[in-house]
Amino acid sequence: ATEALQTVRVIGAPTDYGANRRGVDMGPSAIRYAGLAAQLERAGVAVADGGDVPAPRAEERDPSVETFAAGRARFLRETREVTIRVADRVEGALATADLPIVLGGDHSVAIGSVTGSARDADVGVVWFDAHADCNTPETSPTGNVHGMPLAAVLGVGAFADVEWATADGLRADNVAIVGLRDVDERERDAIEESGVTAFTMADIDTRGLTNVVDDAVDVATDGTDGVHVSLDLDWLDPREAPGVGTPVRGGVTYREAHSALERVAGRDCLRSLDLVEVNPILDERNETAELAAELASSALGRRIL
Ligand code: EXY
Ligand code: MN
Ligand code: MN
Ligand code: MN
Repeated sequence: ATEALQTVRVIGAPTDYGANRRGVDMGPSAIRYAGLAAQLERAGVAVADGGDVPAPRAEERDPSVETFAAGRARFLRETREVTIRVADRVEGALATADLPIVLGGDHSVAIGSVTGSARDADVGVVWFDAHADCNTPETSPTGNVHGMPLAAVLGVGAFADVEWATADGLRADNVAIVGLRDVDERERDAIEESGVTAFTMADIDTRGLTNVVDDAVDVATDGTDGVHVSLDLDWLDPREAPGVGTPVRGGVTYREAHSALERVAGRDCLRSLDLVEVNPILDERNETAELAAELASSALGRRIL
């Protein structure tokens, strides 16, 4: 008997209000146009695209800063609306044994994908990013929520009281960040206090990509039901991925990125995936969006031979 194909459910989340530059709201279109479905089919999965969740446009909303007792988080109301929609869609996909892929949008959409993925399961997270995304409304130098999603899902700082933003089935012990090279002063302490495992680019230089990714997957699979992978395209070097809002030199190469996601696929633990921060306005001939589509294919186990 032939085994039924795994179905991947594509969920677009076209936001940009969480970022410091406009344009990542066009990410879902760009990644689809770059051939996401065809790339995924090359990995031997079936693809069901449920379209985009409705996302408010920043210019239609009050740009005023949302304040906590201490600190700020811009567009927090909008973030809440989209988080709940994304989380419901992710939960729905998992309920029918599909694998959800969330297309951002800025990285605040991961609050939805992680909370949704962790509603009825214990999950681990591997966060591929140049940035730690561990600011809280108190520590953020910008108030941009795309610099806060990991702190949010872990309920750090002011997020402790924000129920919709915190992930039920996620513990900091099961979170690994890979590829750090731009961490804010006050974020450093937050990372240390949170208990997440953080690998910098220097760790990759010293130990090699393969060892670091294997360790990150060990952290995320330890006692969990599956792993959510959040791939911020600014993880890659800007030479490979110019179309991102917050590029930082010194990132991983094209080949290292594929290798990382191939390692993830090889562990057979992937539960849900984000492809975020693609900015088509800053891209060159949609190459960053193409890369996102290709890397999804590697994560889903595309084989060469
Ligand atoms: N750490 C800075 C902030 O919190 O504003 C920059 C964050 C950029 C976040 C990017 C997308 O991963
Ligand atoms: Mn990020
Ligand atoms: Mn629950
Ligand atoms: Mn980033």
